[in-house]
Amino acid sequence: MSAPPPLPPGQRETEDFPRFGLTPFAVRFPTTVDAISLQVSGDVQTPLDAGPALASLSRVEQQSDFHCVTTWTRRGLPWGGVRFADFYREVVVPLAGAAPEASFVVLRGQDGARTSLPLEDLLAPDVLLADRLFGQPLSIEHGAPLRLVAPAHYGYKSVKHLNRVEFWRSGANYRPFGLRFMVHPRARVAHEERGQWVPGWLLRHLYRPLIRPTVARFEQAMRQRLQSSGAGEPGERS
Ligand SMILES: Nc1nc2c(c(=O)[nH]1)N[C@H]1C(S)=C(S)[C@@H](COP(=O)(O)O)O[C@H]1N2
Ligand SMILES: [Mo]
Repeated sequence: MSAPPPLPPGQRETEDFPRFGLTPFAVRFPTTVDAISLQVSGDVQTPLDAGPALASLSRVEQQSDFHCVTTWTRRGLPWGGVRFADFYREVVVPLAGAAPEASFVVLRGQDGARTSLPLEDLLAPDVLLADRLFGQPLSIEHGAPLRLVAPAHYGYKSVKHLNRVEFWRSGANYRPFGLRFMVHPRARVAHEERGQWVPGWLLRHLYRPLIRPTVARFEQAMRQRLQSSGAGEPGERS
């Protein structure tokens, strides 16, 4: 076997795959996990729920590394789902009638998380709409029932609990969540595009101390949710 490729700049490997995100999202959970609904809207002729159509797309399995902007990397995660490119070419264009110039894409999750990416980045063959991980339906922790997986981009682009994708001609009306310096429009890992205005190598050092308390916060919120909901729901760890 050949040696694994080196990690991208500033990243460190972890054996864990923690539930993670900006702190406000620690206590937010999806409301619907037993059915997939994916609203397609924006500059399209016919807004629609693409949930049913996703089931007709060819399924793929893919191992990819996952890089959080705070510098942790989890290698070789085995995802299952459909390619975003197939979703775009077989559903968004023919059924929703997306304008060809609508290349500013906004992705939203059930917990209120949102991000944007250029359409071109989403059409890369390794970008998935994933509904499975480790051969199981996605857990609540990792994005049930559907999430984006964009391995070439920092984790904050891989929206969990994904339920809406908007295709816009312009990004002028879009406001990112949180502090602007923390959000890069592309966030490519290979270019260390962690944020804007502040160089990536500097953000590495600012973010690293936040990993441990963030993981603890997300774990605590998950435990509290399980306790208050009794036995828990399908897809949750008990
Ligand atoms: N809906 C939603 N998506 C999200 C987040 C979130 O809090 N909510 N956090 C993002 C961040 S910063 C990272 S690193 C990854 C973490 O994915 P994981 O919780 O499956 O490890 O999800 C991203 N997508
Ligand atoms: Mo992240």
